[in-house]
Amino acid sequence: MGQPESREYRASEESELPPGQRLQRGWPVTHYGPVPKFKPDRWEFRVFGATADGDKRCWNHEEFSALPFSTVVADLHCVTKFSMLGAEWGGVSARTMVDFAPPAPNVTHVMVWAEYGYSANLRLSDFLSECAMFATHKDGELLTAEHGFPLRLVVPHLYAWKGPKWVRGIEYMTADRRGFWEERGYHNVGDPWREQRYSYQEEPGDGPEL
Ligand SMILES: Nc1nc2c(c(=O)[nH]1)N[C@H]1C(S)=C(S)[C@@H](COP(=O)(O)O)O[C@H]1N2
Ligand SMILES: [Mo]
Repeated sequence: MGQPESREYRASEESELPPGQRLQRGWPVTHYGPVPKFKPDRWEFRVFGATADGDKRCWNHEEFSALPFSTVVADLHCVTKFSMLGAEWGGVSARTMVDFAPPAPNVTHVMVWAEYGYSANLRLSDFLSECAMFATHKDGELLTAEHGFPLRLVVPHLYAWKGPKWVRGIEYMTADRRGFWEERGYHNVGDPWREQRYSYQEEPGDGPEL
């Protein structure tokens, strides 16, 4: 393996925060429900649904840790209006996962699944953004339990609820379906630059009917 790749996706100045967001000092913990306990011998990352060959793929923690590592510098925008700028996330890029376990040609969306059944749906095109990353590290250090250890998804160009902490797998879908927050009043797409916060703002084509 050569030098790990490094990419950048962020607002370069505070004045370039997405509309309605404010800068947050430090890194708050935001999620619904308890922090799961990591059990290394039980943990696996699964790719299932409409895969190219119809088979599921599975990595245990040791296998997952051996996948190609890269970094991305990116901001995090929470829909509750705080933003964290310029974190360096390290892990396995979503594109790498897709290369290892490709979707069938008719896949349009992915559901990203986490512990306790938390989920977030993404358009395949958003998932394939070059900055989407299954992160194990932030700023060179392993994630803490509260921030998603051992693995979280970061999709910097969407609101942060689209990036599950404690992620356990992805499901390839041939039609869109709402995830946890998308069923509970949040926007199906969730682009912070267009301030797509709530499902009542959705326009035809933004998501399946509620
Ligand atoms: N599994 C899981 N992941 C989650 C959430 C959650 O409730 N459960 N909340 C999301 C939301 S709304 C935000 S803002 C970020 C917060 O990440 P942080 O706690 O590391 O700042 O995690 C996201 N990932
Ligand atoms: Mo959030």
